[in-house]
Amino acid sequence: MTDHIRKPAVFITGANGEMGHSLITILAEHSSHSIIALDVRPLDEELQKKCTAVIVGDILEDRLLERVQSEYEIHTVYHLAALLSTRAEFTPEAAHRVNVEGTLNLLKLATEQSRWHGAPVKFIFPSSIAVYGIPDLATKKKAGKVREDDWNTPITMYGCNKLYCEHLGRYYASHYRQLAADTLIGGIDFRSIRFPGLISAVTVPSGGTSDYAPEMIHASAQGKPYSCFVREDVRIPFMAMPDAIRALRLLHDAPREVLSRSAYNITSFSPSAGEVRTIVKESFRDAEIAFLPDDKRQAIVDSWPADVDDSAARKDWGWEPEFDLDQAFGTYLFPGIRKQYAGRSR
Ligand code: AKB
Repeated sequence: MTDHIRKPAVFITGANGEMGHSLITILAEHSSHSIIALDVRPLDEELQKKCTAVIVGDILEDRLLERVQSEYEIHTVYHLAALLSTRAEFTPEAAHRVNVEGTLNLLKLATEQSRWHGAPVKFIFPSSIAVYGIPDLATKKKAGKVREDDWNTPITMYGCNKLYCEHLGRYYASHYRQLAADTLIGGIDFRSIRFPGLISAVTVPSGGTSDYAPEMIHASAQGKPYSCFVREDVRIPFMAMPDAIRALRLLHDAPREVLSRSAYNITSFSPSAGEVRTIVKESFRDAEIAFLPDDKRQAIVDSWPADVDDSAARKDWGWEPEFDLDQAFGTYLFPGIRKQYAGRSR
């Protein structure tokens, strides 16, 4: 055993995904804990350097998780691994395995960790606006800012998985083995955020249904034409990636006693797809953006709220976005994206 493995560690699953990239970058600068990263794909080289250990493997592999269990002292789990909403519809059963059984495996691991080192393990779980399922556009319009307990009737496998896993987390935190003599209640400190669509200046998402906005921006920046798979008038909430990572850290750091819920809405801005195109074309004048809606993906986005009520997060743990729509594009996305693609096809 080397020294690092007994140091308190943060365990990040789905580390090579969009959120993993940004989270690892920030934690490497600010956290004193070792970072143990897990992903099914090898981590990008730059990212590897920021981690204490990198494990390539699947959260469904028992032996791999047993190894993690035996080698590291984990105090926080950021469980980011998931199959997103579009991808999950192609292989719903596989999505269920990854999204639900995978989460169950991580909750078990966290419970066992807490038992060993004697302190609660913070389990930070990104949920999604996909947990909502609004039946039609008239209702969506009337619904306005949707609160956490309304419209919990998702129409995607991913949404069902996220909603159920929020409940699993709440169960493990507050009711796990409630009839046993040696209950382990309190072993897990489960905290979840229902994220809107996320837009990063650095990475492009894959497998999601809110991907049309980041795809439109990144394609235009590279001088590539883009066919948007939703209607111009479609509206759902979005957020710039740095705000999403800040939210994860704010919720992580909040004292337990201020938290009145286990899953919180947060949001920043809600542009229509047409408004995103207008903003993109102001910066990339030659951008070719067409709207060719795919009825089935469109129906998924239509079932998600146009806006969410994030007052509980604001009140309990001081959530407030730093980037509104103009700042997100003007000070974060466009400068970052221009820098990234500078010298390429444009
Ligand atoms: C997806 O589109 O599946 C995700 C999400 C909204 O959670 N980006």
